[in-house]
Amino acid sequence: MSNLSAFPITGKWPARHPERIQLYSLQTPNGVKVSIALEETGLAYEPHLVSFDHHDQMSPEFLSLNPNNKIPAIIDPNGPDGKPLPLFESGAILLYIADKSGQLLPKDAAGRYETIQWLMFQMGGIGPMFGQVGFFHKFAGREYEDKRPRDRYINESRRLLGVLEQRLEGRQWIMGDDYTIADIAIFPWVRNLVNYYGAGELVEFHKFGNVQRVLNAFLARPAVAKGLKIPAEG
Ligand SMILES: N[C@@H](CCC(=O)N[C@@H](CS)C(=O)NCC(=O)O)C(=O)O
Repeated sequence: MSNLSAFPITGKWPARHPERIQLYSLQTPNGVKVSIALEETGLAYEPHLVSFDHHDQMSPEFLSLNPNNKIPAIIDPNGPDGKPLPLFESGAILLYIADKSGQLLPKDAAGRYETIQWLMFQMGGIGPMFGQVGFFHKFAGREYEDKRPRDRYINESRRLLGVLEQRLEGRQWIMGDDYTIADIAIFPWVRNLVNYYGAGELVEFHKFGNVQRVLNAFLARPAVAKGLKIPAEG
């Protein structure tokens, strides 16, 4: 049996199945990337809810795993060389899951790097920009009289959707026939922008037919439907 007691986070979130990957997360677009990838690959894992209502991400136990106080984070008790591997940053975790499972990432070197390119496009562009739309349109920033910051992020998000739209022309997924971690990184954010942030009209989502098509195909996957609800809340 794996011993994870050296990780202080297990004091606050005890591992009932210490031989499984431990996932510390919440149902946000960054969080569900990891539960979706784990569901898709079939790797065994144990989810733990990190509640923002209780500021769990600021607890010393959580910070011992991710000093950047953000979900998602994991510990794989059976990491490289059979040793436990703690990891944060959803992009790094997706790459790790793909490598460990041998799924969701093309095997040829060029296809692998192209997938990583689109993963980074999400991590550096879509995530931060769509997230700012959330702040300025739905959360505290919507009270600001000056709409220039909101408009800046709306315009940039619309532009990024245009890049995706072009990429998806004639392709089933971001990497064509291959469903990859790039799709798993991108589409929870597109869903969030339109549904949860309610910014569909502002970004003129109706103009992005390819993005809509692939979002619908993504949401129709059983592993996606399941992963979106993990960790269970309430
Ligand atoms: N680049 C990070 C971003 C993670 C992130 O922003 N997580 C948000 C939820 S989607 C969070 O934990 N926020 C809590 C906080 O900032 O206190 C990743 O992709 O893992």
